[in-house]
Order: sequence, then C-alpha cells, then structure tokens
Amino acid sequence: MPEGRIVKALSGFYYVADEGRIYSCRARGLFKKKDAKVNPLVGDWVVYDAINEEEGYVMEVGERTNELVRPPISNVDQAVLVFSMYKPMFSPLLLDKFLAHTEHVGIESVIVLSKADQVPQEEVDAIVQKYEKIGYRVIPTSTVDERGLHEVREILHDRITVFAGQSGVGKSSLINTLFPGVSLQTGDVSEKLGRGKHTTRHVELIPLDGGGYVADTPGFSSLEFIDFTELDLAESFRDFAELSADCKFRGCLHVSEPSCAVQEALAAGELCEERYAHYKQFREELKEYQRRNKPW
Ligand SMILES: Nc1nc2c(ncn2[C@@H]2O[C@H](COP(=O)(O)OP(=O)(O)OP(=O)(O)O)[C@@H](O)[C@H]2O)c(=O)[nH]1
Ligand SMILES: [Mg+2]
Ligand SMILES: [Zn+2]
Repeated sequence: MPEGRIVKALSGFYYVADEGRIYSCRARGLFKKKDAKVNPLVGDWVVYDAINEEEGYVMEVGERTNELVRPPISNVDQAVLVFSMYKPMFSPLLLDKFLAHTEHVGIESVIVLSKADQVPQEEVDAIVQKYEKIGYRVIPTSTVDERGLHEVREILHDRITVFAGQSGVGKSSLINTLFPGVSLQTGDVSEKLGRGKHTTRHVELIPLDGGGYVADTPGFSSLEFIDFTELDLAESFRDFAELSADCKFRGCLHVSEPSCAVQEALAAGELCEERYAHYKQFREELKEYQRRNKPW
C-alpha cells in the first residue's frame, strides 16, 4: 500500500499528499500503538489505501520523530513562536511556557516578534536582548514595514516549521506576506479586549517553493504540563539546565537545595528573575495538573 504525509486535518478527514496528489482520507478503525491510541496528526507519514484518485483510508501511522499536543502536529524540524508586540500584548509568561514545551519535546524554537511597527524600537530591543541572552534566536517582524521577512524566509527554507502563538498575533498574515501566492484567511483583533477571533481553525502544512513546509495553526493561549515530571520542567528552562552541572545534587530542582548553581546565579543577578518566577509558577501548575490527574 502507498505511503504519504498528512498535510491537513479537518472535520474528520485527513488530507494525504503523495506524488503531487492529495487524497482525502478517513481513518480506518482505531490506531493502536502499544496501548495508547494513536490519532493521526498533521505531519504524520501514513500508509493509506486509495479507493480512487481523490479518496482513501489512512491505515497506519508511522513512527514520529516528535509531536506536539498544541498545536497538534508531528515530525517538525522547528517551531516559530509568534508573539505580538501589541494587541494581543506581549506576554513573557506565555512565551516562557511555550519555550518550556518545545524544549521538552526537543523541538528547536525561534521567537518571532510580530507587529514590531506598533511599538517603540526600545521595547522590541529589550525583548530581543533578553531572549538572545538565554540562547534563542529572536526576529522582530512587521507585515506593515516588512522588517524581518528576509530572515524568517531564510530559516524556513527547506525545513518543516510549525507556527504557534495566540490568536490574533498574526501567524496567518505573516505567512501570507512571506509567500505571495499563499492566501490564508486572517481576522482582526478585538479593539477593546486586544484578543484575536480564532480565525484559523485547522492545522495545515503549506509547501514552500524551493523546499520546505510551513504549518499554519489555530491560536491558543493555554497549555498544560502533560507528561512533565518536576525534573523535566527544570530541564526545559535552557538557561537553568546549562548551569545545573554545577549544582551539588544531580537532579537538582533549583528550589531549596543547598549549593545550587541556579539559585546562586540568581542571587548574583546573572539570571532573569522573571524567568525564575515563571518557573516556580509552572511548578505549581504542574503539581496541580498531577493532583487532578491522579490515576485513582
Ligand atoms: N500592525 C500590524 N498588524 C498586523 C501585523 N501582522 C498581523 N497584523 C494584524 O493582526 C490581525 C490578526 O492577524 P491574523 O494573521 O489573522 O492572526 P493569527 O495569528 O493567524 O490568528 P488566529 O488564526 O486567530 O490564530 C490582523 O488584523 C492583521 O492585519 C503586523 O506586522 N503589524
Ligand atoms: Mg490564523
Ligand atoms: Zn540547582
């Protein structure tokens, strides 16, 4: 049976691309992999059974190199985390949360600051510096004055990239501006609340001229620490993980352990206090999640 890649999932159909054709497929039965059910995801390599030149059934889901729950996608090379400078307001808390999640699943992230035309340059620079210091690439962009577009195009070339971010930050707008010929639906932002209107409703991989794919995804702003242990969370803070070799205890959670390199760096003003505050907050969220999801 032939193999292809799911490039879109919508209303119970999986759109499988193979040799220039797209087959709209239903999933046949349940997918069992060990004990967990495997729901097909956009990005999956699948075995499908074509019933004609347009339709078929997904029969089997291939091994994944990685997967995200939100946005639901697999087998990506990198994530572009789109955060807006203005409406919706930039949220360092949410950015740290997104970063923890992509680190946890081992997906490299690039931070894109959208709507940079809406705020003073100093505001943009401060955020760039802060996250570059932690070790992330940060690209300020604007679809209005077109800054940053060249850099974003460059990182997307020949790779599979998922765009993730809150509703209204401009993910679809940015993809449209980057690639003339692509015309994704975009929506406005509620003036009063500064929130997007959930315009994009499905995940879709868009093939790029010259190689690569970019996935537009629906906006979201809540993320739970599913599948995280306390140590996973500590390790998903890149700046802390780098120092942890110098902590006295292996598996140090950097909270109240003695001779902890992270707490020392924090006291010396070498680490960002806000990041640490977010870390502590995420620890509470993780514990709360675990309490709610006890196996009994
Ligand atoms: N000033 C300015 N506005 C922008 C920019 N990029 C996007 N916008 C506006 O932001 C609004 C939301 O854009 P969308 O592209 O629909 O946002 P989205 O992230 O795809 O939102 P969802 O699909 O709901 O997740 C639109 O009104 C855009 O015109 C930018 O660089 N500058
Ligand atoms: Mg959109
Ligand atoms: Zn420590």
